[in-house]
Amino acid sequence: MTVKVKAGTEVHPKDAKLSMAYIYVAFAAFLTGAVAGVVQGLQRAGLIDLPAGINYYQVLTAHGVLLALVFTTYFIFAFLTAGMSKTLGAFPEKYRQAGWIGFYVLTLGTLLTAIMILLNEGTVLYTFYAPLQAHPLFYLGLTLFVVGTWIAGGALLAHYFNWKRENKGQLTPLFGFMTVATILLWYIATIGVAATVLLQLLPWSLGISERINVLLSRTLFWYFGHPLVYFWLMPAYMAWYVVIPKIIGGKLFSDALARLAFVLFLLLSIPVGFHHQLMEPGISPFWKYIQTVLTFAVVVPSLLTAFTIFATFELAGRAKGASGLFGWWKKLPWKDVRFFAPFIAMVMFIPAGAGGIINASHQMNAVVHNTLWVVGHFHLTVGTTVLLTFFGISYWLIPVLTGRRLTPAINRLGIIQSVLWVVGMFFMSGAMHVLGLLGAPRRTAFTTYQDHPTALAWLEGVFSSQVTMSIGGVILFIAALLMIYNVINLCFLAPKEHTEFPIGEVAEDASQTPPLLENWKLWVALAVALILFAYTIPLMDMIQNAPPGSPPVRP
Ligand code: HAS
Ligand code: CU
Repeated sequence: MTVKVKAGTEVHPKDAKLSMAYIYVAFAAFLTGAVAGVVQGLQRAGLIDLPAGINYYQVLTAHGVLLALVFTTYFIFAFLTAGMSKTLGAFPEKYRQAGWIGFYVLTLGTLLTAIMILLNEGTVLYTFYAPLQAHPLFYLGLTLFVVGTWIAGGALLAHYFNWKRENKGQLTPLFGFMTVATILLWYIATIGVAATVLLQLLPWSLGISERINVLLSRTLFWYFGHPLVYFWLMPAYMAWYVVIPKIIGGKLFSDALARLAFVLFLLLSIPVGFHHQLMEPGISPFWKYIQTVLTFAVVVPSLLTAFTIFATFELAGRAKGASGLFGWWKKLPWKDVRFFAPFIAMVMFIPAGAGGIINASHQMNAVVHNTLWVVGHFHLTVGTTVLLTFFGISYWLIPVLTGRRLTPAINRLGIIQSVLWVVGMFFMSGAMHVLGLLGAPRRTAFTTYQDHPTALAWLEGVFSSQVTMSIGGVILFIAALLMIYNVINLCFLAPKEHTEFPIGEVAEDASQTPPLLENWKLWVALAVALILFAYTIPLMDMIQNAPPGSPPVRP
């Protein structure tokens, strides 16, 4: 039986409990991952030595797994669970139970993986690239992690489709629509990682198979790995589309355009994995070319997003009496961290996205691939755009869930925290980009590349230094500690008060959104067709013409 929440109420208390469980694990992982990050950065710059027994790659793996995989996934499920409860009503009991089962399976997987990394039995970085090999329990942990997300995601989907059945003919709430696009993307994408873990990595690590087809496993990984980055980005975009209009006191420019962007992500995020393998031998240039064209197509929904968000800002400003070309700028709530943090996230996505387009261009990829440039790219995208948006969400979501209030003092600290984050990232990511152009490799503890003058000598200076990189890292670490302080305050200490879950209205009326956009069967069918087109022939090629395969390498 469905328990409907009356309009104007927030997240159902039982759903809030599940959402908070995700929040706790998310920020515990965030703190641990941040410690690993700063330690690994200082060690790489040669500023500290790790105590006996711990190695650079182990700490780097912990950093990547805890922040990129664990923090993001838990935070996303916290946000989606709460938002679905707010916009579609409380979860029916059986779906809520499924949600909890998903949470426990996910957490079991997380603990197992984390323990294996701590024991130096999973030192394979967050991409777990073959022929690096981990202990079988590491791969089992990953499997449980993915299965947990399938169960938890199933609960979200079931709630949405149940709502759709009970409200025939009505447009589904935008938050629910976007959640479904995100979770469907996740389901299709994780098939790739499940395949390589269960069919290749696990048997190989158990000793059942002696050698592994490296190219195939990397291809299956990137079939998943690229949509993974959109799995992080889409919830951030959800906050931009659904929440920010309310916070700035305006209305979303267009509901239909927002839905179209999410449908495009579902269609185009997966058949593009080869842009991570442009330098990989064994894939024919023709298929690399096809997937590169599709990569440039998946930039379009982000450009649509930039357009819609600008239009939303302008509409809000003009409704408040702004005039002239940029008058609306002054009407934005600069002193509100719930706006300020995601706003910086948006601004930083402009250079971050431009870097992505550089990466995707084959010739330029030859310059930057396997250098620190790429690390700089993903610290701007996931490390700044996504994270700062998630921080901005935390400043209102945690108060909503705990029935507390964001006080002016925490709001101010939040603004300081956001500024520190972006300053730290400016130095760290800036140095990574420059060092990368100079040829400094990634995924290495030590390199002598900078010992010799290069043709790019004009680039050298403050930003071509590993020390600048780690100073940025230290500033980021301080910002991370401040975030943890703020989160603890919002979880346990802030004064009790009702806080509203901000959901914006749309400027146009709902009948302008074409019902076709809600035709999920069509979108999933098209997505599958595009995937089959982009992957079938190259995959057959990789299997039929496979070299003998690689024995394991254990660091
Ligand atoms: Fe990427 C590598 C290409 C986006 C994450 N990427 C990575 C890796 C990660 C990652 C983690 O083609 C490394 C993986 C590894 O370990 O090896 N990436 C792209 C492209 C895009 C892109 C074309 N990446 C992302 C996002 C990520 C992410 C998003 C995480 C969340 N990336 C690549 C390629 C590689 C790669 C190659 C492989 C490199 C190699 O050789 O290994 C695009 O989706 C980007 C499109 C974005 C835009 C920006 C739109 C701007 C907006 C902001 C509007 C601002 C407003 C406010 C409204 C075109 C929406 C402004 C207000 C003012 C007043 C200014
Ligand atoms: Cu990608």
